[in-house]
Amino acid sequence: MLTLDDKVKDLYKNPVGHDIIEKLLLTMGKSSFLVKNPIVSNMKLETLVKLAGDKISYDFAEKVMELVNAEEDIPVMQRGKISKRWWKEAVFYQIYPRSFLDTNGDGIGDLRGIIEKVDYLKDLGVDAIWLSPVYDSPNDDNGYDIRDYRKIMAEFGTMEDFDELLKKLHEKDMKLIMDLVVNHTSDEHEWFKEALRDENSKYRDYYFFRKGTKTENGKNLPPNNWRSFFAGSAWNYYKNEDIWALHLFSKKQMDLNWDNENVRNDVIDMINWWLDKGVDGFRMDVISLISKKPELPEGDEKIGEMMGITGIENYYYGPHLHEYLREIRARAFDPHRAFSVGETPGLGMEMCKLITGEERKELDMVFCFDHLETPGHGKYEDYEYDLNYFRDFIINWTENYGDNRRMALFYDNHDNPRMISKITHNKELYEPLAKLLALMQFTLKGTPFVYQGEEMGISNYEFTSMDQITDVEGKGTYAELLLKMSAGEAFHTVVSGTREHARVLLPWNSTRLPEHEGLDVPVYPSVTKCYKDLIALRRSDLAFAYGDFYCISKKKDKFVYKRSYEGREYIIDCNLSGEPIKAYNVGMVWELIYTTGSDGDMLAPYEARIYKLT
Ligand code: ISL
Ligand code: CA
Repeated sequence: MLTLDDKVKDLYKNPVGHDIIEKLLLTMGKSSFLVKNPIVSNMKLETLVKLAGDKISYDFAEKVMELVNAEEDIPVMQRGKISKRWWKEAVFYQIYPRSFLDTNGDGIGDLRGIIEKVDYLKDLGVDAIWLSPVYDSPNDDNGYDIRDYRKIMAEFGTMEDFDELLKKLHEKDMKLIMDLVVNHTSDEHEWFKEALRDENSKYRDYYFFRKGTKTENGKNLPPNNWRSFFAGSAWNYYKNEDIWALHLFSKKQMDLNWDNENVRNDVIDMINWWLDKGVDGFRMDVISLISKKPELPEGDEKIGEMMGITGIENYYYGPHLHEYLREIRARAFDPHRAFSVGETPGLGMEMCKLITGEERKELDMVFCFDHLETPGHGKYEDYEYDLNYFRDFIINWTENYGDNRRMALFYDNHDNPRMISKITHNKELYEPLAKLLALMQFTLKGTPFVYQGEEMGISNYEFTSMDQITDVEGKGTYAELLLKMSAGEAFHTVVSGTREHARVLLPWNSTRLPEHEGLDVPVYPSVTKCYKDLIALRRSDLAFAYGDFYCISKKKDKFVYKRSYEGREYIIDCNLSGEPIKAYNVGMVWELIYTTGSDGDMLAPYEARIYKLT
């Protein structure tokens, strides 16, 4: 049991303590060397709290200690013994159906569009598809608000279309994983409707219904101070019933109460229903949030300020998280030999280790997001991302995550602007930059997840007005920003971070939602070719999936590393900057087998090369 009498280094040794310290440093824009400094690391926690003044209150410290002491396990580290699995060798491709390919001219991508492109994806070298939600939904959050888990969204097509897609993929020896959104359902889901209509219904306890807090002057306040990820309170008030219900996301995405075993049974039945159909696994939406502290305690305002959301310490690594993950695995995934990758926003490496250790029987993999912004920067900031940070992040994970775990390698997804636009504002460099990112992604130790359009070199769109922003998060953020700044500034901020960038229809053809009419970005056939060549190269040698990683150089703007496996060796030489720099001198025995530029003494801006030991 840790107390404030212990030292900073003791806290850092605990997985939760480690990740909390790292997260704090990241938000403050400080390096983790700070904790390793003996003066800091030997400091008593109590002294640190005192020194921090009003930045860290005793309340705050106590909340942290509570979280830390709730996790007794220490991750098991295994080196050198990597089990072989299809999903470690595969290249995944994420499809956000709504903005993939529209085949009937309504401006909305559909399942037939995906079926049409299976050959293209096969040709690109993709092994598995992760399909963002295609279930019936009122689309408050584009399908992440599910009304019926066993029905296909009408705009996307029919169950027959879905079956055809699955069949076609399997015929081509490709896999399909679905998106599992079970932290919440739509408020239009039968369970929620029934729960709201009848307080004695068995579904009432499927959600978090609570009475409000009545103040002396007769005001009816939400049951607690938790905020939603999409702005505003995390509670929606139902006037007729005089009751509030919890929603960590939009007010049409109602949080399920996982402590109710009927919820778990129903969800697990549903998962098995899809697995019986033949899908190969699931990406699990915000799965780390499913276990909430049952009393739903007030959120600490200081933690809220730091993490950008009040209440988070009460559910982002909840008391039964491990238990529920094991239950899903044992009752659904394992019997079907299905694959699972969890979306775990907010969790750092040590906590991810406890969720993905092979021996722990929880998840196969997770998505960690700590590499998406450089230290001290937030999602909605307009800045240039420094790839030196990405390099250090990768080295740290590759060296310390352990060989009984697998890292997901990704830059883009449907929740973020395009990475190449974040790294440089110089559009002339997008083409080489897109190739550099691909080259690292396919030669590093982990499983690559490509987001649709990355293989075309797609960058951010130039939105000109809020009318073009259809996303619930973008709109909510805009409304909140308007309270603090001018409309112009608020728009600029939203555009810097909006998820909409990733959600405009891919430019295969010209149909667009009316809001997105006229929005286009260049596509680069040479980038697509590069993806294809690199995926083929990756497939040609298991060294890329399983080989040892060794960092040769991490000088500023440089990333040189070696991959080696069963006597075969590769050196990868990368220029992380928009300026030419000297190429790594590999020596005579190395043959250049791939370059995104030339083979000269200098690497052009963002150029990267692969050499093989002859
Ligand atoms: O996009 C985010 C912040 O800008 C994240 O907070 C994001 O909401 C979070 O990572 C959870 O994402 C997932 O669940 C959401 C859904 O809106 C996202 O599209 C999904 O990826 C709620 O289901
Ligand atoms: Ca359509």
